[in-house]
Amino acid sequence: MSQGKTYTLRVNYSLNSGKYWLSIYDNFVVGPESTSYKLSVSKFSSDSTGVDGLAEYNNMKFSTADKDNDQDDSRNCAEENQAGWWFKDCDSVVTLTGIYNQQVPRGVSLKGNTNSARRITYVSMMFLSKE
Ligand SMILES: [Ca+2]
Repeated sequence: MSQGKTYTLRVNYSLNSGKYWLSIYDNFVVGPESTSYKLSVSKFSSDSTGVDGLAEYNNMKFSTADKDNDQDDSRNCAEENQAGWWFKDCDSVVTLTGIYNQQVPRGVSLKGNTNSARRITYVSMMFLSKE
């Protein structure tokens, strides 16, 4: 994936029911290193069958354990979650890169229709170049 290029992102995921859901964003851009790989994710598609779980990470910088770019000044979300992600705060974490099969908010999770984070049992992220 190239920095600055615009992609369509298709997130295919399953909760626990064996049913699969698809969340589609027609705008997915990761900024250059100088912006700490700032995420631009928008244009949630009406073709989606899943939830708009990534909207809250729009404009967040990418964090890793040694690059704390989240918005919680007293904690390091990436270190706590042992994952790299566009973390915002550490308490309502939804990450598609967490540890598999852990309870939320420490594992791979997405917000469900009740707006609470739920553990997901399968996820794939597909990036389709728009250029
Ligand atoms: Ca922090």
